[in-house]
Amino acid sequence: MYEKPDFEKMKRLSADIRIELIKELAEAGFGHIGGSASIADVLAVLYGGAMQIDPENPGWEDRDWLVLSKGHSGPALYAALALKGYFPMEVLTTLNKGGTRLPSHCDRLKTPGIDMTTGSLGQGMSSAVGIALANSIQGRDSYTYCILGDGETQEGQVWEGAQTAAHFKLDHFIAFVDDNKKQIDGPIKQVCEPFDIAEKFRSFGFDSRKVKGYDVEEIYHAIEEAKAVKGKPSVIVLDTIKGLGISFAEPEAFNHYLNIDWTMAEKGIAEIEKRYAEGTYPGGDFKW
Ligand SMILES: Cc1ncc(C[n+]2csc(CCOP(=O)(O)OP(=O)(O)O)c2C)c(N)n1
Repeated sequence: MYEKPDFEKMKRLSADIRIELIKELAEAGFGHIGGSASIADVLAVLYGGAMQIDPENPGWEDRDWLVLSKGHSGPALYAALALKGYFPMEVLTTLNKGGTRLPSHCDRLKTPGIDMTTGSLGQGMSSAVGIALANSIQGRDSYTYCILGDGETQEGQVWEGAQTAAHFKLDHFIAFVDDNKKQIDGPIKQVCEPFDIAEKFRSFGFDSRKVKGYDVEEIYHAIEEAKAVKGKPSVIVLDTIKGLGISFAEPEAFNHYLNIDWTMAEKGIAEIEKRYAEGTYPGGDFKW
């Protein structure tokens, strides 16, 4: 249910999401670390108070919805869901194993709290816009949030969804773009220059703003501002870097996925706790 903003709690939640993410992937031995780490802070804001949710009743009809369109970052969302009590923490140890309820990409039929199945980039945007439209037609006050990757915006389907959201004046639709500057094959500017993503959404009829994607207060206030906008959808571009806040992942040139052992994991977790205790976690100038 609705919680008042407690930024200290959100910062702790973002630390815990990263810690649980590292443990999930170390247990699996391998996984999508880069784009999972860079959304830890926005997830901490959404699940730490911005979203109206009820972990005991994931299907609550008047809840806010989240579509993680870049579905390969599922492990970060699973950490957030477990920490909020959607399912027991032990389930996190089953990531990607046979019979798991936590596949590497999100599946709404398998995991309590996952609102939409995703993984084929671009499709989540269309699903999220459809959800927002349905809630609007039914007169619900729910917000639909959608998290996209910057590389994902290279998919044409993202822009079909954007145009549709603007056409239907879906002011309860708020998209985030995790602008972590890389996709699977390297820097997105080298793969296919996206130009100014915030400006592009603006030209598609969106209210549009950019924030530091590791600053929970900035993210929270941007959501509040987006909610105050009437008659058009909003996008919040999150300035992040891939692997953000995880010492063994952040400096790696190729960090879309990594092999992760427990030695790396323990060191990474200790660094997170150290930065959290120093109060520099995870922002500063991004660098370890
Ligand atoms: C339609 C489609 N094409 C290709 C892929 C393979 N793929 C998985 S992740 C990825 C890169 C995504 O980059 P970005 O959206 O920036 O994600 P992030 O860097 O945040 O992980 C690609 C191309 C896919 N999942 N779906």
